[in-house]
Amino acid sequence: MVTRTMIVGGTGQIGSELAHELRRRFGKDSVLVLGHSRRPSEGLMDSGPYETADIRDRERLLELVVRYDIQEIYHLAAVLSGVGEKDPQFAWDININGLINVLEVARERAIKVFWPSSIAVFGNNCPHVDTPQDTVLQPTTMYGVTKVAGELLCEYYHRRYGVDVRSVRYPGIISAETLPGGGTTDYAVAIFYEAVRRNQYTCFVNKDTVLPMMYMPDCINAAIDIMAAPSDSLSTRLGYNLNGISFSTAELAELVRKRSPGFAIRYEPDFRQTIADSWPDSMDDYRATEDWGWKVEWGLDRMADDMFAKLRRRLAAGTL
Ligand code: AKB
Repeated sequence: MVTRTMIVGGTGQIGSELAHELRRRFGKDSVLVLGHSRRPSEGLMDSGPYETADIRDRERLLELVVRYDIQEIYHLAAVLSGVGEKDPQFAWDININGLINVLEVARERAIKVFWPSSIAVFGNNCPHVDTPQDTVLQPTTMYGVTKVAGELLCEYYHRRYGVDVRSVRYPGIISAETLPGGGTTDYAVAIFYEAVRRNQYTCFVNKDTVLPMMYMPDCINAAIDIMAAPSDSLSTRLGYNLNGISFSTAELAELVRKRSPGFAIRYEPDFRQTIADSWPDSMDDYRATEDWGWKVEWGLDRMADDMFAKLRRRLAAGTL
């Protein structure tokens, strides 16, 4: 029998590609995409069911869950770190009240939930290289505060009400289909877009900034794999650390220049530099590997080749 899945935040960077992959694997009618303010990328609305809702409206969420007989929710709607610092109260409202609504509906209807946490749970006072799974969580951004609180909520709903909720701490996600919506790690995506469009980029963090990143196919696999894992194999309902590939901005620029000769980069760090500096350079993800077999597939060069191929195709087709 096909599982009926809802993707909340289904028009965003991760949601839109997850929707295509879940529809490819499990059938187009089995995946309901829930959008809100963002225009769905090409093919999303006509490749399966699509609805809109404000995640803060629990009644609407419940109505859709009942109407489509939803058994599984991937809840990806969030205000990211950069935008969150411009309006912290709004970030709290969307990120926390949205999550509570999903968890409440999940409790009422016995729905399995995936909710992503982030490297943003970490702050300045924990090891920044191979950051451990269990360490001090004192983030400096409202986004990070909502991710720590969100992890605790997930763990609480699991322990108290038996909600089957699963989570990972994503690093920055690099992808070529839908742009991220206002995070600190967005420069690692924008650099490829701008190289293909103009062969130059002005970067908002300095050249020595090192952060963990991950290519979209690994990000999607992580979400689908942890959801498929047997419940009793999961030793935590907080977010699992996931390490991807770590590199400095200067290394990234070099990688881009190799594929786009003459590429020029300028560095004009803004408020996001302080955020980036507070996050890990790399993470220890042994627990995800041990518990549910997590393994990163995409390395730096392969990812860069694929990004250029996809973005150049989009430029030629007039969709960039
Ligand atoms: C952000 O930069 O805010 C996000 C994240 C690391 O969670 N991409």
